[in-house]
Amino acid sequence: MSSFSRKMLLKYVRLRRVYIKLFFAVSILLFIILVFFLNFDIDEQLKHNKQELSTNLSAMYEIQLKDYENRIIPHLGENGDPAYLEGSDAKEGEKALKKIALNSVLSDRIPLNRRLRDPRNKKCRLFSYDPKLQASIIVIFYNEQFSVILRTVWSSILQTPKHLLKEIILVDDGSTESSLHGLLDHYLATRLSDHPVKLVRIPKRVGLIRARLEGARKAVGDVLIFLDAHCETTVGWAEPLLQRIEEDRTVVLVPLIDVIEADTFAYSTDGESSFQVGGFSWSGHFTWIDVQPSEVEAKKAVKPVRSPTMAGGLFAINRKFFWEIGSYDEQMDGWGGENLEMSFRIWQCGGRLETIPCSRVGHIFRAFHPYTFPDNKDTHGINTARLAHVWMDSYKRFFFMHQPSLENNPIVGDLTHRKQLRQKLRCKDFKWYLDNIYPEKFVPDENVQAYGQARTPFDMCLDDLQLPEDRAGPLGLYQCHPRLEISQFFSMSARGELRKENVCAEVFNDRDVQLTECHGHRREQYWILYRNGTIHHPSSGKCLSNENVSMSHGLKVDTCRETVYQRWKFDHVNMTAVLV
Ligand code: UD2
Ligand code: MN
Repeated sequence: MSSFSRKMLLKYVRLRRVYIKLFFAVSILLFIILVFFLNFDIDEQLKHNKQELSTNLSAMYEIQLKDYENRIIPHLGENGDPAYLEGSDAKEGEKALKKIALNSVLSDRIPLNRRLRDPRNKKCRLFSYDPKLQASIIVIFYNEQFSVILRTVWSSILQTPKHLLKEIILVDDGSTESSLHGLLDHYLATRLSDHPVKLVRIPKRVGLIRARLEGARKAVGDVLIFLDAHCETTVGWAEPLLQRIEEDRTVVLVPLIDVIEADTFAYSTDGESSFQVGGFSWSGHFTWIDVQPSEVEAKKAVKPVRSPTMAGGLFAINRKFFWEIGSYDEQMDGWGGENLEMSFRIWQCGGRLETIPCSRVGHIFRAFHPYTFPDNKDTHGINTARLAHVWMDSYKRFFFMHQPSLENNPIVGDLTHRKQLRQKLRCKDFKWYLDNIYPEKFVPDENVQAYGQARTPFDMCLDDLQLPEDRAGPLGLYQCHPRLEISQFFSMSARGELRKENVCAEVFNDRDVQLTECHGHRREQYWILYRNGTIHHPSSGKCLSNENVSMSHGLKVDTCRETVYQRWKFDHVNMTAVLV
């Protein structure tokens, strides 16, 4: 081949390559453009479908809501009067009450914005309030009733002056009830859009402690007010809370918690002068106790009353102070214990806990939990073990006597952070709390004449026969346990009560010995322990005897005489305190 034709051929090959490349490039470009447009089209289509779906859903929710609203019975339950349904509704209501501890059928018929009577003591109207602080109301819920939640919201809107309400934050702790999904969003968007109501969704249930923390993180108001999702606030409830926190940013406040009946939705004020404050039992439970002697005057004047603990669901706290004082123990799961943790912490670390008698909020106390706990865990016990380790010092011994299996149990989790917090805040110890804040609390082995197991010469011991806490029942006898257990832990108190925590041995009909609530100075509950082990009951003139008492049966008092049946030996006796 001539050199000319070879050149031509080479040129041709190169050109062909270029064309081929060009062809591929153009094809790829075309392909990309095609895909882009196709995608765009799909996106558009999807968007369109979504819009259509949401319009359809909206229409569906609207129909559901209208239907619900049409069935509301005007004025039912107005003023907080008890409400009743008839016929099949009444039957359905009873069923609901058994199933979820609340008459949800009735709740659905009562207007969401029902008015309640002013439940306050008349003296409250003499106070004038002009707080500047604004509240963030945080309402957490897990599978609560749609209408019950919304009544909580509506009462908060209607009873809180607008300029004091920063926001209401609803926190859904991973509810699975379908009515709490789209329908609730739709309600907020269409019925409450003029009000500052926000909804925070937690995708998977985290328990009430972390749910409250989530709400608190979102809040921007000066004061956080936590409410359970089945509450109704009443006129003038917010002002005294905000005002008091304005005066002192370190007070944590509890309103008077009234009862909304779970069956009739009656708002019952239950004799307003008889209100109580919070205590606790060594088993780690919250209890209601009488207002302390030092606070009786404040109570009469409906002024703030000091409270050793709080129930936990309804309280107000300065938002910044909430974080400064350690918010909550984030490692607490589920339900329970957080209220005592917070109560001890507030007192021990420089805050105050008060009940505000002029702030009244109703709460539906349910007979049982309508929800179950994941893995059936005893979260109340575990959470309380956490707080016992962190806050109760050596007094935790009483709690662990109730719950020995939790004492050295890894299930309780790591406590480093909470212990560090206690150090950082330079908190006082639990003895200080007991001596100064809750001096009435009975400590079974302090300042007593004797304590421990009280045994007969036949190795039988005084025993509460598993009497449920704060119930009355016979004082019994049972084989002594090899080690001290709570059911056999008795004390002879300094003032001569033969007692367990809150129950004292009392003689009935000059014969039977029962454990009943301790009354302080009742003659029937007064005993004298003698050094020889006789336990004498002056009021009947008889002595505690175990003659002819079979195991698991109630003890009696009998004519005092020299007999082995009337000898009792306590593990620990303070000889200087015991008579002759
Ligand atoms: C009391 C308190 C409650 C809480 C509890 C101890 C009052 C009136 N109530 O029990 O607030 O301090 O003692 O922990 O003082 N919830 C969730 N997630 C859950 C479980 C519950 O968000 O996993 C919600 C529930 O929907 C409700 C609130 O937490 O709004 C409190 O629960 P509760 O009403 O069953 O507790 P309660 O009143 O028996
Ligand atoms: Mn509750």
